[in-house]
Amino acid sequence: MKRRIALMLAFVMIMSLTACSGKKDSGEQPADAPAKAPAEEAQDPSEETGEKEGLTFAIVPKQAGNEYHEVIATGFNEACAELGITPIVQYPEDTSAEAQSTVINNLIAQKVDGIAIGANDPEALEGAIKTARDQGIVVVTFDSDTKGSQVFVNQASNEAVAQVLVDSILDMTGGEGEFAVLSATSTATNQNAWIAAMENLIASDDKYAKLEWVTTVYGDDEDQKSYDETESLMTNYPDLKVICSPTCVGYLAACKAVMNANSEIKVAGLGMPSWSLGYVGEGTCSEYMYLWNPVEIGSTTVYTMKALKDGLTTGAEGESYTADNGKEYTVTPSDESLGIYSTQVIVGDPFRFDGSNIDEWAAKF
Ligand code: RAM
Repeated sequence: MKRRIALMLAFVMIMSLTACSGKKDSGEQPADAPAKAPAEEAQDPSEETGEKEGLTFAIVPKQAGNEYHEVIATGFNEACAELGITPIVQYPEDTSAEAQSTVINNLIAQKVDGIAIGANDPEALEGAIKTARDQGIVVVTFDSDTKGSQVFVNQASNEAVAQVLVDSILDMTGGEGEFAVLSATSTATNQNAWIAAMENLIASDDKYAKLEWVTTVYGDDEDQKSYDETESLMTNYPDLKVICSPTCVGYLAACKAVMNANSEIKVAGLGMPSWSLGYVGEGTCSEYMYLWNPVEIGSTTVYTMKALKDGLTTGAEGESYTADNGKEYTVTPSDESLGIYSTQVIVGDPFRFDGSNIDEWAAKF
């Protein structure tokens, strides 16, 4: 925990990626760092006084124990502190839709003003979200969309993510040959949207015609399952050249399994720099990988909820507004063909990490 706080402070101070513009250096965590235990949450001051003062925004990430989501929650807490909003971080018991619905219903009972969800299912949360919205609670999604959300705060456009992943595969295979995808859960909307966008991209351009997508497997964002799935891929597909994992958990597990097996297979995907030291750069299994700034996903989520609450936007496609961080956003359309049911606010572009910058970024997140 201490190391993570130190890393985040270093990150806030350096502020060199676009992600950081407009963020204030608070010097300390504005609220308690994200909860580890599913039931743990920030104290709502109204519980003591019985009166409600100011806004309370809650974040419901996909899962506890995945530091990627904890870093997002840190950005959420920081932006709430900056705007004088009380943050609640509440993790589900597991990665099921039922567990997230339970959390959402508890938050409705607490009369929070806004709920942000990193959804584990594209449809099953719709009922709980409708109940929340009927009571005037602002509901947005981040990381992974679901039906019923007012706006999806998307880390990058699905097409941009697909482009960097497919181009990584093309490069790492040398232009032809077998590759496989190691995903997270089979119901994760973001994973499935990227996979669908990758299929569209590959079909759209002859330069990808010699790539052979042999299978997609699911490690459920669990370390061991992702590692085991990678081992199975190596066994089942002896000619496999590349494993592409668009999840930080899967990416790390694939790197470990491939390097432990002294395999020639290359790993492409989306990784957390601080987890991936030793696995990224020349002479490793992964010359480069991509991600974005998870802190900014958390903070942009807060600014988006606040803009909805203040009536700066209704979340309708085409609307532009200037959020409390001073940035202008334009709401982009949903894309049901990819399973994105909500209109979108795009945070930025995927960023490349390789041997030249991985150390620097690993010190930040
Ligand atoms: C994983 C999660 C998350 C995904 C990142 C890149 O930790 O599945 O949803 O966006 O990786």
